[in-house]
Amino acid sequence: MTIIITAFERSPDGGKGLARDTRVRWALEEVGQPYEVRLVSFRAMKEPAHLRLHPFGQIPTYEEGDLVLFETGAIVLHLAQRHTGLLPDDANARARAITWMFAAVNTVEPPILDLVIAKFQEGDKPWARERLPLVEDRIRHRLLQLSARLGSGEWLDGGFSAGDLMMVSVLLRLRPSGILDEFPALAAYVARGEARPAYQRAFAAQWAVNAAGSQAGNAT
Ligand code: GTB
Repeated sequence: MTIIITAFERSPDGGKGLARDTRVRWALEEVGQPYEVRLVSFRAMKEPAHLRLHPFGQIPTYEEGDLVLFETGAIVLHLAQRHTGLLPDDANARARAITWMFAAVNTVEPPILDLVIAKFQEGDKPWARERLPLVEDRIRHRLLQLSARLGSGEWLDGGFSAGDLMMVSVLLRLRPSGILDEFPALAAYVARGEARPAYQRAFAAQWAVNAAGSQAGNAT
């Protein structure tokens, strides 16, 4: 059955791979599933045809026959459960890997998204300069905790898993800020993720679409 995902017709990041379709592309590459991409404009995302796939009018979406999914985490989990390569066989290890997926999107990503909003959507507000350091320090606090748990490990819990795929993807969003480099173990962890052949293929595929794109990078 052909898998079809949606992605930005032109990502605001101009091909840096930060839009969430890269996470889905990466998961598809890790599990060796071919896929097609339907590119959508910002306008088309808010029209009924796309809203039937995604109630919030966003990308990515995932279609596989009758099955339609939205939410990157759910799509990656679906792929990880249906195919080998992203979740361990042992039931407890599997549950822990899924826990890391949730930690990535529920605990680590929110302060990072706060920073994106603070910089790009609230940057002109009179209180923005005062708020920014607070937002950055909340990120540092989380990264300190995450770095302590990672320690000298290669991945968060044994072998590479969907938990690492989601965590690396979330941390990548921080790179433009420079904060990631304050945590060398996490920077190296992210670099290990990016070095995976599956990530390289996913990145190249979105780059081929977006490389000539714009420079804004401010959509959340
Ligand atoms: N919780 C959903 C998920 O995980 O799938 C969030 C989906 C989401 O935020 N989608 C964004 C979107 O469709 C694109 S990925 N935005 C358009 C809209 O809401 O109208 C977020 C994103 C956008 C841009 C950059 N960038 O330019 O660097 C990075 C990430």
